[in-house]
Amino acid sequence: MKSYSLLIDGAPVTAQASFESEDPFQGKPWALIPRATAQHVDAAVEAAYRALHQGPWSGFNATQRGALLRRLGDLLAEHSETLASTEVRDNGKLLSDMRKQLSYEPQVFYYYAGLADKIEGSLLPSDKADILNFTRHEPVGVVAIITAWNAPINLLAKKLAPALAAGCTVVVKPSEHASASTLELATLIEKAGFPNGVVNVVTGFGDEVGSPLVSHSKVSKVAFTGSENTGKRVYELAARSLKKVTLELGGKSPNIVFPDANLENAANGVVAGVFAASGQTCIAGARLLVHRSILEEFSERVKSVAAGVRMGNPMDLDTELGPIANRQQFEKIRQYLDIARSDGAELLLGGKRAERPECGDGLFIEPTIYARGDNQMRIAREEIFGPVLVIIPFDDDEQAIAIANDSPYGLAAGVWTNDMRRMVHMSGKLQVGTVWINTYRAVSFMSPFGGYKASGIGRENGREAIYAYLQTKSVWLSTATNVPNPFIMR
Ligand code: TXE
Repeated sequence: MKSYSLLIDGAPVTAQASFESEDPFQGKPWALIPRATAQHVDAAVEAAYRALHQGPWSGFNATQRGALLRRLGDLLAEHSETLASTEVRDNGKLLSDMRKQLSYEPQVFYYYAGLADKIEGSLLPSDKADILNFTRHEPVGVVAIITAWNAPINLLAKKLAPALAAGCTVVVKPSEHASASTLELATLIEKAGFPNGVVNVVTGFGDEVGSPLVSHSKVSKVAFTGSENTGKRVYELAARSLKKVTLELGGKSPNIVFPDANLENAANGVVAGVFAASGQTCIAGARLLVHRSILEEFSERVKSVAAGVRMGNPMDLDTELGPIANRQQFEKIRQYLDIARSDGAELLLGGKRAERPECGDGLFIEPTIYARGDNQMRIAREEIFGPVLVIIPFDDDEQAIAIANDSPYGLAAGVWTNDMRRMVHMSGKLQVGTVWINTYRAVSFMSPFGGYKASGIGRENGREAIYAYLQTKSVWLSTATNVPNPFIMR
């Protein structure tokens, strides 16, 4: 089995214990991941703290930081094929999808490399004689980056690149279900030439590694992607020492289809929106809201597209639906299929483990659709994170908005219509961080991404994201020759 090391203070470190990572297509363990402890966390944070305050990194100017980020982007591009196949092996991702994703990921580093030397303070107008007042944006400190298993490199890149561009140092903890690609990326960080301690990687479990990392007194900020419950726990732990946080949490995003839409495009968009990555994306369009006048026709259309989806070996380039990433998640989805049954949901497609020959012993779930659902059902309210769609009818625009917004989450929504007024109206009324109109799953490092309501705090991607890793200092500089009466506020 393949084995990996932690990265602490620029050196590979072996942990005394390790745990197995399973290949979800083969259904067998394939790699040994180091099981770090609170001592490793402490060593990693101390290294990051030293690098921030004493090491050469503190003397790097923005241009130099940008150059290192560009170098890291280049290395990522050079090693994209290896990283892609690791993700397929470790996480059941499709090779075709990973190749596309990894060809894109270097751009994230180039984008923030370009932004590093555009962090500008300002000279502010002053209402006090002989005083200059200016602002500086300084790194927020040591950042703890905690990621989920569904897209390890992508979730890491959009935190790591702005954090390093801002001049922070970091300790990364990937999910215990998919740590291999992050550990491989760690070796590229060394190769790129970042000074020791600027980036550290510790792997292991939430309570053993995640909690001590979030609670560490020398960590100033936590950037987290994961489930709502863990997000709340992380927020509570961070609050104890008043750390800054950004949280990217779950969703139960609606795709809303009106009768005037191009229904063929809409059906394809809806199917890709929920079944891509086997539904294991925070932006999965897991609720399909359909106007009642086209309910039967459109449900059948979606069913027929979904029924034709190709399942099988994630290494085959024409596979469209791969296995569920890990056994725990597989069991969780199966529980939701039981819940749907006992709640009396009307099954239109799937609803069970896939036992097709091309799926072998892998952890596959059939693309599943429930018809004529109700927004109060658990399968319509809770994030399943699997290939499960629930169809909910509506009668008019206002009802569609009310149903869409009747959710604890507010990550994203899709709207399918050709009516310009409706597009503008819906985009204003939907309580979500991203609205897609006649498309779905379009994301870019150039565009802010994040959630309303329980879907998160703060934004990733785009220019705005870099300010989550900076803090503003206001500097007052007096040129007065006579010091005025210090007991009177100026
Ligand atoms: O996520 P967790 P998991 C959902 C999805 C899935 C469920 C559980 O529904 O079924 O979450 O997945 C670390 N302090 N999403 O277990 O638990 C943990 O080790 C600090 C939705 O992967 O949220 C991992 O690195 N850290 C989501 C990270 O937090 C802790 C994406 C996320 O773990 C910790 C992934 C603690 N006390 C899963 N406990 C989305 N919507 O994108 C755990 N961790």
